[in-house]
Formats: sequence, C-alpha cells, structure tokens
Amino acid sequence: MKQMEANDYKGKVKPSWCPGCGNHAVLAALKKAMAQLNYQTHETAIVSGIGCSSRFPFFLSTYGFHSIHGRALPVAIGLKEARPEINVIAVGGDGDGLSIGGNHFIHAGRKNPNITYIMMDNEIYALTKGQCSPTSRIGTITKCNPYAWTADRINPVLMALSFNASYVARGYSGDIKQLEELILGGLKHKGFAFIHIVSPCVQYNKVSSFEKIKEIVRNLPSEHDVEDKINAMKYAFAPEGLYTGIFYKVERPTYEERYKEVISKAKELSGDNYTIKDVIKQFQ
Ligand SMILES: Cc1ncc(C[n+]2csc(CCOP(=O)(O)OP(=O)(O)O)c2C)c(N)n1
Ligand SMILES: [Mg+2]
Repeated sequence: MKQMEANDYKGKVKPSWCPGCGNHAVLAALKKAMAQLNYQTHETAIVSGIGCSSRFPFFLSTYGFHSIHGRALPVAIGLKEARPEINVIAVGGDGDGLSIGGNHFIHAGRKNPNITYIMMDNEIYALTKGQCSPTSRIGTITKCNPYAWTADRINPVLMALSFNASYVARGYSGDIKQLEELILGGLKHKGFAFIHIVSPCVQYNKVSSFEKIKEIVRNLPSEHDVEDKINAMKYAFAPEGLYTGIFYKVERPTYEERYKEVISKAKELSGDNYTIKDVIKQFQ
C-alpha cells in the first residue's frame, strides 16, 4: 500500500474559491490529516451539498459526490451503511447544513453514523452572492437585507451537543495546524464527528472577516474535560469569545453497529432464508 502524502490528494480541478477564502485552509488541513492516516484514495469518499464550500470533492483525488443542497448527510450515511469499509467525509456550508439541511444534521447526530462532517461556516450564502444564513449576525446588511438582518443566530456547536453528537469540535481557518488536529481527531473517532470551522468569506461577508474573528478566537482551556457535556455547552455559549478545540468526545455505539444487531435479531426471529418476497407475501 502506498504511503500517502498530502499532495497525493490533489484533484484534477484547481480550487475555484476566491484568493484568501478560508476554505483553502480547510482543504489543506484535510489533506494533511488524511495523509497521517494513510487514507487510500479508492477507499475514501467526500460527499457534499451545494455551495462554494460544497465544491470540495472536485479538488480532491478521492471519490466524491457533489449532491444536492442540504443533502450531503443522508447521502454520506447511506454510503457508509452500504460500504462500511469506506472512509466517508461529508462537507458543506452553514446554509447547506443549517438551513435546508438542518434537519439532517440533527438526525445524523442522534444516529451516530461513523462519518466525519466538516461544516465551513462563513456566516453567509456565498455561492448565491451573499444572502444571510442561519449564522449571520443581527444587523448584517446584504442586498436582500439592505437595512439589517433581524434573526438570532444558530450556534452549530451547541446544536450538535444538544442532539448528542459523539465528537464535537470547532476550528478557525486562520489556524491550519489546529484544524489538522481537529480533523484528524474526527477521522479517528468512531461515530459522528462534527467539526465546525469558522471559515471567513472575503467577498460577501465584511462583518465576520479574518481580522474580526481573530480578535475573538481563543483555545478551550487545556483542563477542559471532553466528557463533560454541560461544561462543553457553557464554552459553546460563552459570550466572551469564540472557543476552538475539542468540546466533547465520547464513545457510544454507532448506527452501523446498532443496525447490525437489528439485522441479526431479525434473522434470528425469521430465519436466514427470509427474503423481501416473503415480507411482500404477508400482504398479498
Ligand atoms: C434546493 C435548492 N435551494 C436553493 C438553492 C440555491 N443555493 C445554492 S447554494 C445556496 C447556499 C449556500 O450557502 P452555504 O451552504 O453556506 O455555502 P457557501 O457558498 O457559503 O460556502 C443556496 C441557497 C439550491 N441550489 N437548491
Ligand atoms: Mg456559507
């Protein structure tokens, strides 16, 4: 088996993101993390929704699926169920994962499939040229909200903790080294690993620029106990700054494991030769 290096994951398509976009850092960090685990390209699939951030699969040499808006998670979970030996990574933006795909995010966390989900949060819909998203700040002005945006923000880390995601981390595109560690932790984790990455948009979001995010970013204290969910929630909610690091990490049975149990139980009760035809017969 070839020992992979970060450059081996370079796709045929050159990243089309704007110069200075935070997503370049996420791509670089993911490549490094995959190389550390020696992920082979034919055994790895990146699944995305729609958005600038969701263009990710084009820029990698692994398998990829650029699906439809908000649907990266169900596609990724389905793939993992069908081919559990494949490393499955879902990626997308704040609009993709919190607006149209918000429901899938909740239910993915509850089920705990053994996949990693990277959300690149630029607090805006960038691909469609800058409308407000569920993480836009009150007062944000866009062409659609020429006076001000008025809705409160969703806190994706708090949200993931509330529905029991088993690995919850936050990074920031201005710190590639930390991103690599957080992604590596997510890839190694057995279960649903959610990595929220604050990834500024240089074109459409002047409110949350690199400079402004840099001022509020701070590392979680080293003594933070990653199994202490209440404390994790306090840090996620902290008004004094934007904490980065691993908020929460616990082991619990994965969707695949639970599903396997159900299958063997069904076989035990119905016999090995019980087929879908036998099920249909019951209703004829
Ligand atoms: C069903 C559907 N609704 C709306 C759209 C239009 N649309 C494309 S991308 C997008 C939002 C992208 O925002 P985000 O997921 O945050 O990605 P970003 O471009 O900011 O990385 C929207 C609303 C679509 N493609 N499909
Ligand atoms: Mg966005």
